[in-house]
Amino acid sequence: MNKILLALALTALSAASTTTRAEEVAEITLTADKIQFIFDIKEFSVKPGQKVKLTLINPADSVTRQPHNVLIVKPGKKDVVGMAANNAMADPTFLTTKQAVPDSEEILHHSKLVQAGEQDTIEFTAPTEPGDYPYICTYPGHWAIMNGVMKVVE
Ligand SMILES: [Cu+2]
Repeated sequence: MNKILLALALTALSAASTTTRAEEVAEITLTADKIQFIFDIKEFSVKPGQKVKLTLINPADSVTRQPHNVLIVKPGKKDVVGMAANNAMADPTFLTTKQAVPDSEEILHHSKLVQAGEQDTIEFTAPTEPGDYPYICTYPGHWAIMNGVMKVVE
C-alpha cells in the first residue's frame, strides 16, 4: 500500500517538474566577438511556445567598434533576410531609424542596433512549430558569418 502511494506521489512530482520546465523563461545571452563579426554561440534550444529573454551584448572595443543587432527569422530564410539587408543599405534611414533591420515578412523578432559597449534585451514567445530558426546580425556585411540557429525542440 505504501509503495503504491509513493509511486503515485513520484508520478505527480515528475509531471509537475515537466510542466515547470516548459513554463520557465529561457534566458539566452549572445555576445558579439570583439574583433570578428560572429556571435559567441552558434546555436541554442528552446521549447515550443516557451517565453524567451534574449540579450545581445556588444563588448566595447577601441579598434573595431562595430554595431550589431540580432534578428530571429523563419526557417530557411537566413539568406532572404540577409539579401534584403544588403539591398536596404541604399536607404539613408537603414542604420538609424530602421536599426539595420530590413523590411521583410520573414523576420519574427529583432533587437535594436547595439553600439559597442551596449546591450539590448528582447522578450518573445518561441514559435509553437518545432524547427531550426536562424538568427542573424544584419549590420552591413555581417549576416553571412554572423549567424546561428535557435532550435525549437520538445
Ligand atoms: Cu554584427
